[in-house]
Amino acid sequence: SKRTRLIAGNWKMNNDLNEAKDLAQALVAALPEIPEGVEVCICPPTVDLRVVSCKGGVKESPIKLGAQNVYWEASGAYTGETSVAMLKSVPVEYCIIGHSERRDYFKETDEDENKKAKALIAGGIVPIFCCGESLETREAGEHVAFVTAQIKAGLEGVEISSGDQLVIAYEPIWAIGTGKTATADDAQEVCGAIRATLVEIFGQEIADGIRVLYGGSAKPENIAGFLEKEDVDGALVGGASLKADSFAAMVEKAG
Ligand code: G2H
Repeated sequence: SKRTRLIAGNWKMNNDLNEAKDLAQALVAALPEIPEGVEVCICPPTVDLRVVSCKGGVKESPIKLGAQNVYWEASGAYTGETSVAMLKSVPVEYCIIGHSERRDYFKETDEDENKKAKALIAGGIVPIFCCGESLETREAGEHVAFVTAQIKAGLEGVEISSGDQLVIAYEPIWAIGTGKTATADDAQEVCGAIRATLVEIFGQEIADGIRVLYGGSAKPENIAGFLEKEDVDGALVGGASLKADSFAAMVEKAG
């Protein structure tokens, strides 16, 4: 497609400072050059961001940095939270929001994700907005309606002037960390519906520039099939992003 592909690694709650530094170094060594038309981003735990961003990490490499969470208030008495400005100062370019693990274990709502999206965009960080249905919803045949509703609620009132200010990640919950992947056709069905919803919200031109990623047990062996699909512009990679060689292989396959 005309969109620059994005391969984003979501490390989740893995790697202490030393491990994070080692993995970043190994990735830089494995990816001295990134194929044309591909962008790469890694999202380590918050405490690791600085060491990954520094010299010896991804600094002076084309690999970009993302965070896994953010709080929408600017500053103040919010124990344990991290602001947009703090992320920006690392510097961080992307931030995952709305991941199903946060919605499920930490009870985050569409309204929370909406506030996070607005705060990130206002602060110049690109949200990687996650959505996706449970097995139950899929088996009931309601997956497209469910995901469309998540997008509409999460992006309500969000304003962007260009498609590169927002990324969507479609992650069917039943395919996350389970080894079960959606088929490329499953992914296209929902990613296509997401694009149609984005056209409704933002208009054709902006929607054409928004990257829609697939996530859920994506790995070197299956990424090519997803990327062949018209509305799949990359992948959000969990487990396979924790090893430099498998993540680098996925980036190569996206080229
Ligand atoms: C889905 C994905 C990354 P994994 O959560 O966000 O993880 O690739 O391990 O299924």
